[in-house]
Amino acid sequence: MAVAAVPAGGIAGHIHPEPQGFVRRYVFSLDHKIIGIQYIITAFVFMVLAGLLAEVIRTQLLNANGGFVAPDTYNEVYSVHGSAMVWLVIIPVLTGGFGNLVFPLQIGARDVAFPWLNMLSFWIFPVAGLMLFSSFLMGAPTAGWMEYPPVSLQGAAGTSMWAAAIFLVGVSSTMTGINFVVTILKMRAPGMTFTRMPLFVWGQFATAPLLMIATTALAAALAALFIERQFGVPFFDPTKGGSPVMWQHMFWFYSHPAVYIMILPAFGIISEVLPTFSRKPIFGYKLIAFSSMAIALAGFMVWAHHMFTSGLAPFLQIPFMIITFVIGVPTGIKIFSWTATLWRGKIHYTTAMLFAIGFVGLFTLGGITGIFLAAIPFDLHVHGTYFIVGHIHYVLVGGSLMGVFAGMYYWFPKMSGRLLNETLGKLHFWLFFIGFNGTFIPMHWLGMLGMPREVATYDPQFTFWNRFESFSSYLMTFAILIFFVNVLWSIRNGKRSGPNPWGARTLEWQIPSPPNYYNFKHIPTIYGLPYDFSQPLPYKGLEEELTDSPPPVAAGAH
Ligand code: HEM
Ligand SMILES: [Cu+2]
Repeated sequence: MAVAAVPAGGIAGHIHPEPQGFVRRYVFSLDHKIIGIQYIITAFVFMVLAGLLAEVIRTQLLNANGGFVAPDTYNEVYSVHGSAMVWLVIIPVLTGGFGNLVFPLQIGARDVAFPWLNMLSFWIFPVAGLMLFSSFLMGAPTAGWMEYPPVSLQGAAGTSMWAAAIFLVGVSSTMTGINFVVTILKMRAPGMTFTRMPLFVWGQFATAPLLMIATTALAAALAALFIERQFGVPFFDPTKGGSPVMWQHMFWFYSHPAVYIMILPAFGIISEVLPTFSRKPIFGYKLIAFSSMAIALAGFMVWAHHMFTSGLAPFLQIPFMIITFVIGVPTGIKIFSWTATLWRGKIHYTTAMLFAIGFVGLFTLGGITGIFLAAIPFDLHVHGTYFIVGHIHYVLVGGSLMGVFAGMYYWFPKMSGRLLNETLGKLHFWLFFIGFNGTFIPMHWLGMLGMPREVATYDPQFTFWNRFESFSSYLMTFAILIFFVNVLWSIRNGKRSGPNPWGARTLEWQIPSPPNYYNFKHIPTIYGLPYDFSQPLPYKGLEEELTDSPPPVAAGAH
């Protein structure tokens, strides 16, 4: 019946025959769901490697005079740790991973707009990751994940490899951004107007232009660094007329928007999990949707808040401070809306929900220290100290990574047809939550007391809290180990979930788990927002999705 609702010959109507054979299905797949899972698995593999590097850092810092690895090696370890966590874990898992897996289903599409491009984007990613880690073989970068010149001009060959690897990740991100923008603009099912899109789709929609636009600035900076290192063209070397501060501008023009690439999709995940397990419509749908766009836009105007100590003219510092404060407003609006969603809800404390609630608390702490840092006088005091390390881990681990875990517990059934084990899940959550806070809270006062970041030894007066942090970090690592055990065990032995184990209302839950190759037998028509739990579902044309009937051959199929 509902075939008529699909514009004849429109892209939404195509059903391609499912490819046969392992390689076409699972290796060089064109299916957005498989590509999403490929991203997620690859990012978790890199997370294990980057996590091991983190534990090398924490083990080194057990003692004030270090001694676990040589100081040069220590520099390499934290540089690759940070680079890998940002570019090989958080960005890919949230965009290529959950983005691919979930949002095309949520807008009622059969795939993304450019499936071949999608496959290419994915396959660049593991190659770039191996390149980054291979830099250890030739002397890894030593100037941190920001690789400021002149130090990054002096390092061994691995820094050039780093630049090439991150450049490739950037190419992959840019292509993913283009793909997602076009998909969301062009391939929504009939009736899926912008203000009916699930909030996860809004999160991806706000992120995709950042992937497209900001990443090009990074690519230019990386190319320049590579060219200077390999061919001696002096972009950044001050002794030859270059400007090291120019690198900082180019780097942060990308990397401040990049912090939103790493958080907006996680905001989207949380905005799905909270209403589902509060059994209440999300509070302030439009506020959440539009504040993501506002954050994305304003994110391009604050980059120099990372450069208050770089000699920037004071009259230029002030606007950067003010606009950074202003970004706190849409961010606060979201926190308010999530809290109001919980208010008087019928809360189901599933593991996904625990991670989502944990996200709201921990991200808020990280956001507040961000506002501290936006204030120039405070920033001058703590820039380059452990306070910054505290801030970034509250937003990136307490925020982004907790969002990833919430998304894993929530959508694992959609990927695999099975639930993750809830007992192991809760153990994972609580140990992680305790270990995380123990690791990163003391960094705030250590930083204010003057402990610098990125050094292999420290003043002995800081020994107690550093040991406290290191032991807490082992607990956190153990919690993540439980998560991996849970995933591996549940893939085979988890409880079968059925199509909609959570009673959730967005489109992906109205079709089988895992969904069919072509996602929807008939493209549904959408009549309203997905979040109103007291109303019937706002969809038509889904009647046959859970039956055995074969998909119709839509007009225009080939
Ligand atoms: C209200 C929100 C936020 C504000 C006002 C804010 C503000 C700031 C400021 C002013 C700095 C520079 C500190 C310095 O180096 O002296 C900073 C650093 C940083 N922030 Fe935020 N931030 C916010 C949210 C976030 C979020 C959501 C993320 C990522 C998910 C993030 C990631 C980072 C990172 C990675 C750095 C440090 C980079 C480095 O030096 O290694 N921030 N933040
Ligand atoms: Cu920033």
